[in-house]
Amino acid sequence: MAFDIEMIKKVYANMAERVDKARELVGRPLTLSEKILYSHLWEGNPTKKFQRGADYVDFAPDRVACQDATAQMALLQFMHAGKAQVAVPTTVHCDHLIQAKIDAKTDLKRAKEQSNEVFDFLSSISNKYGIGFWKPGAGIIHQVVLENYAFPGGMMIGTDSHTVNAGGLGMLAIGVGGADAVDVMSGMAWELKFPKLIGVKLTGKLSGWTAPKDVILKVAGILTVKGGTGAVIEYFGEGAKAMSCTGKGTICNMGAEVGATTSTFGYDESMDRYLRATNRADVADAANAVASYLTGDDEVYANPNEYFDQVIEINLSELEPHLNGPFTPDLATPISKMREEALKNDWPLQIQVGLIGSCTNSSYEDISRSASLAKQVADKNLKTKSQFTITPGSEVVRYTIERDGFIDTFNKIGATVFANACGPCIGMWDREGAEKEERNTIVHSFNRNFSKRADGNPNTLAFVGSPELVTALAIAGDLGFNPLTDKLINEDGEEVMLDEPTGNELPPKGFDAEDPGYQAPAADGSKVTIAVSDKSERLQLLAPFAPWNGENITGAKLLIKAFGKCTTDHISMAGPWLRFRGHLDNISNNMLIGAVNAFNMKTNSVKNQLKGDYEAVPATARDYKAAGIPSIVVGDHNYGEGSSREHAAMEPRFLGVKAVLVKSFARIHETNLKKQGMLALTFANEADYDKIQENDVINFLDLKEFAPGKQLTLEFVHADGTKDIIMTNHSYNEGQIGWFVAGSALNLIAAAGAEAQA
Ligand code: MIC
Ligand code: SF4
Repeated sequence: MAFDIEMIKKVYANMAERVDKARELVGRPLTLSEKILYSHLWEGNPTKKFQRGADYVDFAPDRVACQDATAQMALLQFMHAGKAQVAVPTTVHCDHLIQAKIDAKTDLKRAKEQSNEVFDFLSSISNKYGIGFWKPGAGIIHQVVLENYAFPGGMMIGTDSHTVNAGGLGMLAIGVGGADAVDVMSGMAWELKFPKLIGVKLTGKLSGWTAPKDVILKVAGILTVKGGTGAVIEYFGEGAKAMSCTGKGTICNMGAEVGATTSTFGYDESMDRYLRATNRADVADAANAVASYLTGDDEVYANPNEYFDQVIEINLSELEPHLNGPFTPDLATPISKMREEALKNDWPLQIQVGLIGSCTNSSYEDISRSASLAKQVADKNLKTKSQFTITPGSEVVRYTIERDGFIDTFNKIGATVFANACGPCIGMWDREGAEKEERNTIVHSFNRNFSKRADGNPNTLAFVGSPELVTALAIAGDLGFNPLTDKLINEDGEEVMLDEPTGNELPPKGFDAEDPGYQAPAADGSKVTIAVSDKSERLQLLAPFAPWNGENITGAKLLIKAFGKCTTDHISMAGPWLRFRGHLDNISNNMLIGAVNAFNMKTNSVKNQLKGDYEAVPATARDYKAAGIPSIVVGDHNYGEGSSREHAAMEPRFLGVKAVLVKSFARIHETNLKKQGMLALTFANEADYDKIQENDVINFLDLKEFAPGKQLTLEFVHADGTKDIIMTNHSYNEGQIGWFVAGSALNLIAAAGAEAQA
């Protein structure tokens, strides 16, 4: 039986009435995305039509998921909400804090020793508040959610940008910061700007070397890392129906890399099969009873241009395998062009390591197809040229693929099997020799490939591909190898070709596991105590941020003008810093250390205007804070791209930064800044970015008139006494201005909680 089946049945019981009402209000057939949005309004039945890309709307998501690295801050905030239990089904998953070094068993044991304090905290706080807890080793959040919790037509939020993975099961699953999760866990509405809709029509059928991953690699090439901002991507067409449910999950997962709010697919037989294979026949039966409400209306898919804001068409029969990278997930190269591109750009052709698995690509289908290639190594007397690693997405997947002999097959090509955790995907890869910072190439089936992300080495060029392609490339050891056309020389000196990968969508003998790693919460958690030692370097209770004093911010210093790509990995790096995710003061020492200073093109070296020296960004910010001087961060386009980690907003807030002024924001980061009581502003005129100088002092001129839709005026006073007046835009509504005034959104929840208790 599925978890929370009663909740799911309730969602389905309301579906028809709400969707029919929405269709009437909107006055035309509906996309799946609209059906899910309109059936999850906070107010219940829809009463009006919303303007896409403009209206802020209150929603009521069905569930919440948190992973260990973000759950700490989310739950530290939830402690202030004054609630006895979470208001909707919620889970916590221990996956990010597990380092990959030797093998699954050794690494898991070490992680439990090293992060014991944090796992204990998460386990007991979950127990207290009625949260389902998935222990270290159980798997990666998104794979565990797909296997256990995702359901067609549902809406969920998760404190991780790849929460969107659950779109593979026809959900609208959205990545958020912890403060958003606190809203929903506290029984409040969750606000989102009604998204725009991008339709992707998939014609033809995947075959041979092409995999679902190639669809999203291609889409990323078309949309780029910011092309999906503010939009839901809805996939449909015969090609979508013919694809496995887990393949759909891969496509939705990596939709985070184009900035999309989320991605989804209409309910179909592949989802029915997956639900039944994962012991949820009850969900499949319930979904079948309302099936027409769980996909877009026929008219929409027949004439998509009339219903979506943008339509992309991809013919799967003609789609080539792709590799995306290095350093950005949208640099898409079809495999037939890779050698040429690599030579042109001087990318090292020799592949050091091929890594498969992660939350994005570790389905039974992925693993069985990759294993069919690994098997050919012995059959054709080849030798694997690169190192090879596998990161299973969950214990259920790991147990099943071991039982079915795939791990054995991989072991025969010298593979290392890492723990069922994020490991190498999030800088938790203790890669031998990485500290030498040698220029080298790796290929992986993960989703992100920003600089330093996997092993901390800025000179590692990471290319993203399907697990099948990654396996073939690891066997060949050559980035330019095209398995569709190229031959390999085997140990007998003969030319051989790899046969196309083959596999099974689902395990013929079913999924299994001895212990999936779940811990149910106590029925009554009121007696459970949560201890956080004040000597801990890993956990720190939160003190509320101060409310706005009602005055213009004046005399602020420019902390950094960031140049070019500034992702959340640049603002609050992961890897070694993950250990401080529950300790705001300690983690603030990584603030913006990866951002490039536009004035000297160096990282972590900014002018300390009090001393005149170049110093580390966090140290400079601490100096300004100690002197009571506010500061400001300036940035480029898509600032805060990538992760949902709210640390990227809380750290500057904690270190006295008042405003972040950029050309454009990534959605989650912009919301995170607002929630933490910061000013998230964009240049009204992008070219004004160039006017900002290193020694600038900044004055707000009209903050007292802060209002929705009204620009804010900033005065930049340069060292020579001249001034530039810069107009800035913002997207704050009335309620969000309230967060700024109160000091943070949490301050408002805490005040309401205290009032209710009094
Ligand atoms: C990621 O893939 O970047 C992460 C690590 O899963 C993050 C969450 C985090 O920073 O903890 C994400 O995608 O949101
Ligand atoms: Fe973990 Fe990587 Fe997936 Fe993020 S993308 S949840 S780090 S496996």
